[in-house]
Amino acid sequence: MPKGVLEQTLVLVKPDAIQRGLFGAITSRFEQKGLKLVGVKMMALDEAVLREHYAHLADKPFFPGLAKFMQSTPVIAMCWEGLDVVNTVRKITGITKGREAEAGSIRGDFSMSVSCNVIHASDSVANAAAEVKRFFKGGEIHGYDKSEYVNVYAEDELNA
Ligand code: IDP
Ligand code: MG
Repeated sequence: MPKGVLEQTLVLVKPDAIQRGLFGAITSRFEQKGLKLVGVKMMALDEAVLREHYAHLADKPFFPGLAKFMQSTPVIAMCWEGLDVVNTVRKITGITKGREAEAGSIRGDFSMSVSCNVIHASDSVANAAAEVKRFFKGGEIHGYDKSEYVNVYAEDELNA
């Protein structure tokens, strides 16, 4: 069996999900999958952090609207941990355009929009590491034993 790599990834619960009361439903998806929550906090995003976080979109005509949307309520930032978790969380998230996202994915089940697509999820291992640092201070990421892990992974995966 190929060994997995223990990774952390960033999820932001976006203002549309906060307004629609979807935080619990979204969080359940990650919990049910067997992922480990190692950081969570509610925070208001300022212009500077949004410019950094969406640097790849800063020149797009929709950027001002996106920034306004992302500041319309606080967001909830979460850091999830698991084997190969960056890729796993992207799959659970679904593609950007909610109304075309696969049924069963979070965006596929909860979103009809391109911009109001309920969550952000890191798209690569390198970006995940940078994004976790961007949204969490060192002391806000927690290490603990998750007893359930013996039923989530095989023994050889856990010891990889
Ligand atoms: P991703 O969230 O699926 O990784 P990105 O291309 O990185 O997609 O875009 C980041 C966010 O910017 C999207 O989740 C969405 O909220 C917003 N966005 C992306 N493309 C558009 C667009 O064409 N119009 C409006 N908003 C967009
Ligand atoms: Mg992205």
